[in-house]
Amino acid sequence: MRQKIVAGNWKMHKNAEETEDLLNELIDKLPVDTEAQIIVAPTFVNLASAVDHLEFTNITVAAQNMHQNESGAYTGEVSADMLKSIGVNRVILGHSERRAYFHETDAILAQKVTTALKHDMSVIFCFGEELKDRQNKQHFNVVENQLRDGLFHLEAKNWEQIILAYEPVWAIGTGETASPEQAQEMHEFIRETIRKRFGSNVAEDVSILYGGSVKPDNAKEIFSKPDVDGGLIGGAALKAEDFAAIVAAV
Ligand code: G2H
Repeated sequence: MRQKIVAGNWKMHKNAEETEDLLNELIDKLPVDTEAQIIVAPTFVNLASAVDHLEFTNITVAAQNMHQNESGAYTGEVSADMLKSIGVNRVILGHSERRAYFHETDAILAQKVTTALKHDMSVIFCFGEELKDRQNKQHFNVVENQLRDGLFHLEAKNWEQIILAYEPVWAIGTGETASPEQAQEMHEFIRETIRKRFGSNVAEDVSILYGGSVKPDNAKEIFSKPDVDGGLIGGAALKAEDFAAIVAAV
């Protein structure tokens, strides 16, 4: 069954005290009667406290990244087993900032997805074209290749644990948003691409989130599109009122 989901990607924001404050505000302000699954992704160092803090709520916690290997000499990295050991069962993979600044390729991401699934984690898999791709009318090709190279090695049964997040790079943190029509056009294409490879059941059931400058004033229109199942929210996830308004827009 396809789920509505709103996930907050906190990126490199909020220290321990600020994390606790924002979580308290979210517990206060988020609508309790929402049909949406709500996910927050604080930084690694605050994940354990976030899991504790949110134990009796309807908010779940995701990591923003993890390493593809089980363990080893990878200074500064965090493994799936480490995340699971503190109660984190979800991970965001393939965010464009990881791809651009930390050189994560589709091949590395495919390995990360496999590792996450092996540990029974669910994955929010991010992808999306750059501005030049759209200007050159290559955006559908780029997205298709990212899906193929990152996810086509999976089996249909794995898709229960996959959430897709289409994030056009030109709309991330820029204040530019894809129009609801642009989002719908791409989400429909993504669902069709998944249908061709994995069949109708997988395509109909997978949640496809939109990400890129979603705000309280544009969320409702974007979420109203039939192939948009919610959002991955950056800047607006850092203010409880804004995040609550976006959840309420689902
Ligand atoms: C895209 C998004 C969250 P923002 O990166 O993943 O951030 O909403 O700030 O554009």
